[in-house]
Amino acid sequence: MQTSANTGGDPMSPGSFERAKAIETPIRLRRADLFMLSLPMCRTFKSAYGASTGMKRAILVRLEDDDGTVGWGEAPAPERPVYGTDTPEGTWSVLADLILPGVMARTFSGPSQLAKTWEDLLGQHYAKHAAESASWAIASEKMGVPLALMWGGVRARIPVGESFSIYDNTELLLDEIALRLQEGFSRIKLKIAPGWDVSVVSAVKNAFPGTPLSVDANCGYTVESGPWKELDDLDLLMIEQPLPGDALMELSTLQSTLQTPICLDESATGYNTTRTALHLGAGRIVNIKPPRLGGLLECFAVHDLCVDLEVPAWCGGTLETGIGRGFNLALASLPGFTMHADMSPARIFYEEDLVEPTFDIELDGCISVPSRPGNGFPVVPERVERFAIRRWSSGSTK
Ligand code: OSB
Ligand code: MG
Repeated sequence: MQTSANTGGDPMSPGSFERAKAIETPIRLRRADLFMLSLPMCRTFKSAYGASTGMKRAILVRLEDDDGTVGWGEAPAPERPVYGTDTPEGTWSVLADLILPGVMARTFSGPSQLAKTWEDLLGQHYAKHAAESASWAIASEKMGVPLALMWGGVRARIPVGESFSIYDNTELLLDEIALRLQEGFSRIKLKIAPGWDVSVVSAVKNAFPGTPLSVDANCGYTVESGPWKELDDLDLLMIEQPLPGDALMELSTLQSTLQTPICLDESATGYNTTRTALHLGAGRIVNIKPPRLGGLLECFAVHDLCVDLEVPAWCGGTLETGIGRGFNLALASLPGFTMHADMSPARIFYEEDLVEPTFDIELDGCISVPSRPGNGFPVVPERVERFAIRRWSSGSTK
């Protein structure tokens, strides 16, 4: 794990948000396409919210510039609105009816000006993220500069951990962890829920002593119901989102009784909410997750806030394919991302990724930040077509 102090707080250099806002390259879109995919999962992923299993939908946005440059973005909206309020159906209609029609055949000075067109919409974070990220891919491609470099990234390799599902029994979990540690994952994050917590976490800690260990409760407890004292005694890196996202006062009360830092995930829905939560003492670490925050610009703002407040941050995941993960990896290269990312390769969840070549973990526990301009990993259109169950197109405006 990187524990070095943040280097992004230099008052002489602008934060990543100001830097990104100032990036200019003309964008004029002649075509936009949406694909609703149904992706076969190769494992069940279970958290306090229940299980994702079988087929999982994901929405892809494909934007095409007047000069032929193409950028892809991904909205990994969960099947059920349990993690946030976004759904695949809602995300689709917001993109098709509101966001994409507003950006066609107009000249924008860059991604941040384009994103201003949907600024007035409340929520709809997955839709906004998908459209904004596709426009970043276009800007990066046109400028011939990889996203990480364009955004001010400072590291080429991201230390990654695996987020372990809730299993039917502890043995199965221990076997899975052993396999992933062999592959190189260097931080263990366990999903916990009432009935699957202290004894499982203790078993993992005993079986893999010395490996950084954290837990993610996905809002599954109350201040009264959680085994806080027992968890606090386990010397965890963090307890991610122990209480509901909007329970900021309760989170603050809980944090004041714990040595272990609370990490904000579901509570950190934007710059303002994250700032409020941190000022209330509701947590001491932030999981920065692009779809949850509604785009990269919001991520940059939260990143800069964390750097200013000296709050450690890390890049979370939302079961993205290699398309979404390409943006996450570039984001995680920024200076404030001082802790392991949740960035398991798509092969862990899906039978097939949508990009080729895709990425994987290397034996030192890191994943390389893509060095290609545009979508960090090249999208395979044939696979997109094969998994597509619905399509929408703005049509050519040429
Ligand atoms: O809480 O971090 C979470 C996946 C979907 C929604 C919420 C979460 C997660 C994960 C998986 O933990 C992380 C990943 O994508 O690798
Ligand atoms: Mg989480």
